[in-house]
This record gives sequence, C-alpha cells and structure tokens, in this order.
Amino acid sequence: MPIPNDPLQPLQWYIDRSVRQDASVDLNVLPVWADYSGAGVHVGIFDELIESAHPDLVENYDSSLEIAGLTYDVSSGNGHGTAVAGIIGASANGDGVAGIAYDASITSAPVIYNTSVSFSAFVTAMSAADRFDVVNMSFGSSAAFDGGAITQAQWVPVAASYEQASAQGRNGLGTIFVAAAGNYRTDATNSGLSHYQAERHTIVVGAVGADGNIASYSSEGANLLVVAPSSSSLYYPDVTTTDQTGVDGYNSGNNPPLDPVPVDYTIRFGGTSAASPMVSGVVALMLEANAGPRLARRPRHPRHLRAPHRPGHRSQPPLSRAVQLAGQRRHQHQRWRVSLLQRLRLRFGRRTGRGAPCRDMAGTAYFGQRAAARRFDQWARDGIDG
Ligand SMILES: [Ca+2]
Ligand SMILES: [Ca+2]
Repeated sequence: MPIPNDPLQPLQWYIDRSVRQDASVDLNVLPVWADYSGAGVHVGIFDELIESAHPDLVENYDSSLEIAGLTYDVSSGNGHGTAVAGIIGASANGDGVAGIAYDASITSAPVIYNTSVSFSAFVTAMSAADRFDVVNMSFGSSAAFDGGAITQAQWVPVAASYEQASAQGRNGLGTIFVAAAGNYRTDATNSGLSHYQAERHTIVVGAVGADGNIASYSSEGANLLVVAPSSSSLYYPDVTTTDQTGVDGYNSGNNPPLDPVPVDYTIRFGGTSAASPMVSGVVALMLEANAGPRLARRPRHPRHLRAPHRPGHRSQPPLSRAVQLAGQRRHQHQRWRVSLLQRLRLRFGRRTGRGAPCRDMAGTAYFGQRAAARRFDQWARDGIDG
C-alpha cells in the first residue's frame, strides 16, 4: 500500500527521525507501513472525550463501540483525548498528520472530565473493555496509592473486568491494555504505586525524548515494560498530533511561533500521555500483522524483555523467544516486530539498569499480586535469564 505523505508528517519525528536532525529514536514503522496500517483493529481510548468529528479522526472513528453510561459531552475536554487519538489513528488522508495505525478504528471512552479521572466512569468503561482489541490509558495518579482515593474493595470489580477482558477480548485472545507510566519522576511516588499502572494486565509505557534519553519526568517503577518516544521535558512538548478544532485545545492559533501548524493540530503534546499511544499504535499494527499473540499479563514480561544480551548467556534474542512463547511461528513479519520492540526495550534497559525495576515490589504486593511479586523477587535474585 502507498506510504502516507500527509503534510505534517515532516514534524512527526517519532515516525521518521530522519526529518529531525537531533532525533536519534523513532518507532521504525515506515517499513511496516508498506504492509500494515492497523486496518480491522479496534482501539478504545480511555481518556477525555475525543473530538470525533475532527477532520483527521472522523474517518476512523467508530461510534458503534461507544459505551453506554459514559458522558459523551463535548464541553468536558481540553484536547488531551484528541491529541492521544491522533497519534494512534489519524487518517492517512493527505491532510494534517498520519497516525501510527492510520487505518485502525478508534473509539472514545470518556473517563476524564475537566482534567480529572472519574473513577466511576472508569469502572463503567472497564466493564466494556472487552469490546476493544487495544485499550489506551494515558492517565494515572500524581500521588502514591492514588492518594487513597481508590480502596481495595473498589478495585475488586475493576480487577475482575481486566481479567475478563484479558480472557474474553479479541475472541478469547485478550484485550491489550496499554497505560502511561506517569509524569512524576521527581515526585514522591512511583508508577507501581497507582492501581491503574500496577494492574498486571497492563503494558506500562515510559517516555524517552527524541535524543533517546529517558525523559526528565517519566515515572520510575517495577511495572514499566517499555519506553516510547515523547517530549524530553514537560516544558518543551514536541509531539505533533491532532488538536481540538479551532481555538479549542492546545493550539488556539494565538501563538504561531510556539505552535506553527494549523489550529486543528499541535506540535505541543508530550509526557508519557504521548508515549503510551505510540505503543498502542504499534500494537494495532502488530495485531493486524498477526492476530494471534497474547501480549499482556505482566509476569511474562521481564523474561521476554529483559536487559540487553549478556555474554555467556543464551544467544537467542529474548524477543524471538517471546514470540515463540506466544505460540507464533517465525515468519516474514517477525523481524520488524522484534526490532521495533527491541529498540524500545533496549532504551529502557540501558537507561535504568536491570536491577532497578525490581526495587518496588511492595507496591505490586500491595495490590494483591503476591505471585507476581515472588517472581520478580526471584528474577532479582537469580537473574531473569533464569
Ligand atoms: Ca491525516
Ligand atoms: Ca485547536
């Protein structure tokens, strides 16, 4: 299929780093786009309400999967959901930007209203999560243990929804949950200390800047699986995506030097909120290429995605092994999938060191995942080559 050439793609360095001199990382999806675009994959975006009529989103927006009981109120957003949506699924229509999975269908599940997560809305959204192939969650808590706002008893039905979607979604292969790690690296919290990010069915995504270094804000935690491109700093967001149309959203048109693109777009999105949909978009491509893999359930992750190969250990690349474990045969599509995730993984591994992610198991144990905690402890003790 033809490679998209939407006019703002030269600003989407996360898709093709060659468009930007100081960028050393991208998602390496250009070779993939020759064959895959996310067609047939349904992505639920748990966020603010998406502006579904946006000219670059309307074509891919699937209102039939909207969730009864949520408030689809156009006045409740400030641009966050619309920006997330564009990274995943903006159309390759010769206008604006192209999403990573530019033929995937996207559906809004509004759980953030006026910048605050509504836990009751989240519970409702989760109860219907199994209708999506991929769910993106670019939100979390700024306080440890969610500031006490979510009790263990309240989480029980949510945990059941995760379990149900992971078992029943995608016709029994499992809905893939992807969540932002958080932007609280310098705060007295940790990504593993939030219910949303500690949930074991979730792929938790940290952020690296265009230079490949860990972003200054990206939260630490044992629960992190991968990192993906975003802004280096919260003060200089530089992810180009869709924006609420007209004066709404991040780009009101009042500051062309700061945001020199049409008002329906912005170059000023960032944080792990932008990194998470990068992975959701990639997952959508993966699922189109091969509908088989089970990607979720954290206890498998460290073994699959451990730090770079060490001399003297198995020569088999861990991602290849992961693919085998997922029950797939090696085939022509494996190479890009492996290289893409390895790129992300290696960044994470290099920057944090393999011992670091094992420090925070108290948080995971707190959420009743003692078995996972034991496995992490074992990996910490014995090495995850096992
Ligand atoms: Ca477009
Ligand atoms: Ca705007």
